Amino acid sequence: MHIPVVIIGGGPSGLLLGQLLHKRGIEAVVLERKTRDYVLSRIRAGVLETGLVRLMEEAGVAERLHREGYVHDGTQIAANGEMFHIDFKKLTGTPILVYGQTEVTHDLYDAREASGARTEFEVDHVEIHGADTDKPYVTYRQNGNGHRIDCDFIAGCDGFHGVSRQTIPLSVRREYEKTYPFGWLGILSRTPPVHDELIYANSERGFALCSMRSASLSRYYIQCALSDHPEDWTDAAFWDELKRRLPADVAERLVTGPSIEKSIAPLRSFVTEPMRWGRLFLCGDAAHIVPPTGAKGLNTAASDVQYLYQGLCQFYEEGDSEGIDRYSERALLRVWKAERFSWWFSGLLHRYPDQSPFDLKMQQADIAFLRDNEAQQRAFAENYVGLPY
Ligand code: FAS
Ligand code: PHB
Repeated sequence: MHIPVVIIGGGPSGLLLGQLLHKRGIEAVVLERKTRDYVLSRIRAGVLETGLVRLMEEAGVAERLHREGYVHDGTQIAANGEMFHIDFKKLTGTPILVYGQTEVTHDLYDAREASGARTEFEVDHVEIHGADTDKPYVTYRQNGNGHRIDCDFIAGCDGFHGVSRQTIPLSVRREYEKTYPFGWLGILSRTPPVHDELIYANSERGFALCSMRSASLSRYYIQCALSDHPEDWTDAAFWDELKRRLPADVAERLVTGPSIEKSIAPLRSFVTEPMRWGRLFLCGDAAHIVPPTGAKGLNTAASDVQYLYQGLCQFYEEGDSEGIDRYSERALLRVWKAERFSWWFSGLLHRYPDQSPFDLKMQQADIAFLRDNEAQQRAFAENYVGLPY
């Protein structure tokens, strides 16, 4: 069997690419290791850049995100017991949308099913063959049966632990990595958000983030030790620690309640170059990872998808390979800027075990400069709302 594009991975990258291609009449199959319900059980990103919203509109799946998403014109930064606002709308004219990645993925799965496009769930032993030839193919097993799909292109949208990146020979791949000496302990609770905007907090006890999913569903994070496990933290201990990291007036307003999800995510900066090898193209977490501080993971996956989608349309509709030939170069230009912002913002807000008193003074001066300087706030806002594609 021959299908033009095989997409490995049914997370947001793979589904968004699949939906965009489908709308342009370019057939693609999605191969997903897990079940749909398992994929939808993951609680991850919460902030959408306008670029991703526009892509969802182009894919014809933006109706619910516009109905249920929260448009935010800015964010709050808390430090030393006080809070200041960064006004995205005033500084950039662009808002962000608060809408969970889980909902984005749900909307994309619903659209894919409605379109009749093919998705194979619970596949394993996925292998990519001949990516460096003009006749690539993918093999996989499902329900104990072996399958082969011949194709023109393979989109590796299978995340950090997928098979796609590993298919690129080490002699070709260059990897860049920074790990952080802490993680994020996140909880979801059926409680009203503590503020109408996100609050990013730097405190002497460590980082905290107050986010949300709806008027009755809140998402909170605190920086935690890498040796921590979610079961080490009772709900009471989490709420107590979160309150200690927020300005007193905010802590007083915090409505607590039972956690309905509790997990720890390690933080990592990672990029693999190139993001293309022959007929194989890496998208999203398969190619790069950022610490979630700047909310760039899902949003940078979106710009990858845009570049690859444009390139594939150019190839199939005009016979021009310029877009796919320049995919890696174009995607990496924006990836590295997202890496930089995520790394910088993480450095601004987290407490590092090896921070010297001088380092702490520099961090405090950085926060004060962001508080007091409009040019610095504009630079922050332009990165946070999303740099141009
Ligand atoms: P994904 O990892 O989402 O999807 C890859 C898919 O491929 C998965 O469904 C997987 O099952 C499948 N797969 C893997 N190997 C396969 C194989 N061999 N064959 C077939 N299928 C295979 N970003 C933010 O912006 N804010 C956050 O707060 C945030 N929190 C995060 C928390 C965690 C624990 C993690 C891991 C990531 C978080 N991220 C966050 C980043 C996250 O949102 C990613 O950027 C986003 O999921 C990227 O989407 P994909 O590239 O589709 O990768
Ligand atoms: C979230 O709501 O999960 C979220 C929001 C902003 C971030 C990270 C996570 O920077």
